[in-house]
Amino acid sequence: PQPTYLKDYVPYPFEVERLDLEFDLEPHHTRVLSRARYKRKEHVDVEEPLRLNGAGQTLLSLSLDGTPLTALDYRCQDSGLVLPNVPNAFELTVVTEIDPEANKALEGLYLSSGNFCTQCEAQGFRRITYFPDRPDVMTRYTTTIRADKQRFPVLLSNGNLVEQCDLDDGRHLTRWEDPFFKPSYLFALVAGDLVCQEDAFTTMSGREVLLQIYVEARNADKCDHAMLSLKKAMAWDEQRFGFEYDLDRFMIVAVDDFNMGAMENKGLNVFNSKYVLARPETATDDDFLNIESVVGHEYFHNWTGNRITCRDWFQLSLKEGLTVFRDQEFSADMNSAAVKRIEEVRILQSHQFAEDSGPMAHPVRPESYVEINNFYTMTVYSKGAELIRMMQTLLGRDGFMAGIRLYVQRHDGQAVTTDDFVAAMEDASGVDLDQFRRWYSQAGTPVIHVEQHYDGERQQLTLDVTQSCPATPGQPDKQPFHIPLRLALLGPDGTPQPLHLVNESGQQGAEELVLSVTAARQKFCFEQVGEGCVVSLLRDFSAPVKLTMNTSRDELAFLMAHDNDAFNRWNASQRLAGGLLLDLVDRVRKGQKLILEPMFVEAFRTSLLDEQTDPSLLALALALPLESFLAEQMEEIDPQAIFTAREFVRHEVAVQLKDDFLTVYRRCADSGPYEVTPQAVGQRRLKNLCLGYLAALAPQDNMIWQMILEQFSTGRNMTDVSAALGLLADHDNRDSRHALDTFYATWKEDPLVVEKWLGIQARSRREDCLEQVERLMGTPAFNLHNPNKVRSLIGVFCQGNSVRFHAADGSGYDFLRRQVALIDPFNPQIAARLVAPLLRWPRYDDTRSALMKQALEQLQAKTTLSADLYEMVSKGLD
Ligand code: B3K
Ligand code: ZN
Repeated sequence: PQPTYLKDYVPYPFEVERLDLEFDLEPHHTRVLSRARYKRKEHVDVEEPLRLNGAGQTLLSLSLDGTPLTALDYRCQDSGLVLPNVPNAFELTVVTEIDPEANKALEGLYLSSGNFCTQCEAQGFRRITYFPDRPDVMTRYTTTIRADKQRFPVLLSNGNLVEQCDLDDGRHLTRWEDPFFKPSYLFALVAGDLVCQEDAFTTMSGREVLLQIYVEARNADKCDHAMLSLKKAMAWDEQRFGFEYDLDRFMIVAVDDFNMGAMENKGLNVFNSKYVLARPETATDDDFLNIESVVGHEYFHNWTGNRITCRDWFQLSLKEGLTVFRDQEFSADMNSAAVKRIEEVRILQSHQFAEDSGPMAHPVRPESYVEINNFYTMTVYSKGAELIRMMQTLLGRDGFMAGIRLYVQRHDGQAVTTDDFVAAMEDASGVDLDQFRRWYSQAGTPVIHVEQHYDGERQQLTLDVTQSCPATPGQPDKQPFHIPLRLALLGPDGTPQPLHLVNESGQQGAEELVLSVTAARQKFCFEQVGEGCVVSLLRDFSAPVKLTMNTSRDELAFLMAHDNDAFNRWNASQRLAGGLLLDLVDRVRKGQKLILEPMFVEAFRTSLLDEQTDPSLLALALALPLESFLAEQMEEIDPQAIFTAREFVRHEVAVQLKDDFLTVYRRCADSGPYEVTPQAVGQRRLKNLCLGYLAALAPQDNMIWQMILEQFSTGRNMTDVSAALGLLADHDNRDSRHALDTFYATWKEDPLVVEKWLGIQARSRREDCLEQVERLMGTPAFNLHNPNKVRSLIGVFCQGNSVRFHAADGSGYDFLRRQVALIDPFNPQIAARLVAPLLRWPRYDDTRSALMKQALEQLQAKTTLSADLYEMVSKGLD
């Protein structure tokens, strides 16, 4: 497989004036007729052939302006069709046949639970018909669908329904017209036996929009939350961004077999059922919150992605980074902003930073790819969103909104680049973002080091700031980034002090400042700084960087208790706990005795008993840093030592604070009806955090064990029940087995709940966890063809159970290699995602890294690798 390069971009030589599609649906033999009007663009050579992408279909006929073409008139290649002699303007009709039933890659047109659905992003449309399948070719679509009425009573496509009628032989037809120009990746078709929940939304200009959520009949009672989320998202987008919905109807369809979370097809979003279906008995608080955010995300794409789309796939972050930023702001407004921000950063620090320091590290705007599907990454999505957030920080909210307005005014209806976006931000605000653009082109996580010097006599505080960025594949040297560094100075009682920056005009005396760090080394000097002030830096995580600073443990404890920036309070707790844990990891490796510092336990107790703070924030602060976060900070990762150190702390804290945990657990006990409000969610989080620590004492402590069993059997919502089950599943005894069996017996007909059951067992601390995982793979609860099942069993084990996956004998690596090899032939996207943990081999000790590398080499030696897996494996071995 050959890479594609950003520098090779050339516009498509033809315009497509319209596209009419006709589908005759049959599970094994679907006929697709496509009629497109092409027009050669001005100044394009008349010799320039027409090139169409296409794959995995049988060409039945081809005609130009009504005249059938013969094999002499075109070349049919693996990657598509080439027509050498075409006029300047013409209509091309292509008839092809495809086999959706056999499509297990879940790309293009396929069947899920017997219903037809599509997934075209990034390059799935070429599996449906021959067409210039690239985002900068935008046209108007009409879609006619014919299918058996009994089996497929619902026939949907993008846009507005313009015709509907019955045909002979029990078939029926619908015709859809999408008035908006769109690229092929936003095309969608759904046909099946579905029920629909309806609602309506009146837009800000008074238009009535029909809202529909389509699901299988058995799920009819699980759509309320998604519908509510949709209405909230529509209203929020009008208020915050002034974006109004533009079609007469907006449809969401939930399907069980889906490679990702959801897809923003124009007017017809297709969702992984995981992000639509929820009832308190079947879904957790996090599921409810994720549904709100994903429904929002896909809806928000209507403006950022659909109306204004990407010129080419290197620009993916144009729509994804921006839309993630928008969904983050939406969730922040609907719930607790501080909690949301902490959760985002936690994921960024543990997963995106890891990606950015590994063999797949790439800029937010990559320069090349072998398979674009491998670039739907944390970097493009989450780091991309951080770039948008930094622009908002640098421009201020008003400047940023002016930028958004200019962007839309300039580019509505176009396919553009991230550079066009930055230019709009610049032009609207007058802020120079030239250096800022490096964030798009340079990979790697910048490291900021700050040295603070206090001169008591002069009352001056100097911050000596240096930045650097480690080399990444293909980028040995980096230029300095433009980094917004939000800061405050806190007085001894925690109050922010007025800031007086030497040699600066304006803004003097503010309580918070955003410093623009642009040079490799830069000094900032503050005057009138009293004794005992503490610096609060990188507030609200103002840039996606690693900050190192000479902060003492006492200062961290101070920030943890007093910082008025909630994010930084949490960050201080993580730095404190992280530092302690890393010391313990070191002691474990040296075989030294482990002791927990009393000051840590005391700080922990103070937070635990704090009744003022949002319980979600407390739960976040009291959670031990993630294993992946600790791993990321180690030169050589030792998963066993990380596990041992964390378990030691968990146990030690539980021993010393048992009564406090019990008190808080009881205080947060479930009362009243289930609600997904920040308060109620926070109570459950704090309660289950307490239970999680207490569980370190069980099953030896029978009182605690009974408490867990009690929560499992009497819990009235999935949040509480699954939290308890997760703790039981860490052990192998009669009670645990009974709990797992009961749970399965209750929920075996509900695939989403079965996924939780699988995930809980894949995450178990049991030493024979892998054996259990392999056993479960042989049961009806599992299905290798269903991505959700694969993710919850194989994915969770390999990415969420570090200590068992990294068993020193290499059994985890061998297991993953076998599964990847099995999945790759039918679903390359899933195989390529699954293999990622093996790519981190250089970070482990010699034994582990040799075994991981060997597993990759064995995969590489296979004769047939998909382009997806080939790219991951070869980059991993580079
Ligand atoms: N745009 C889709 C992702 C498509 C992934 C293709 N491999 C979902 C989203 O980000 O909204
Ligand atoms: Zn998206």
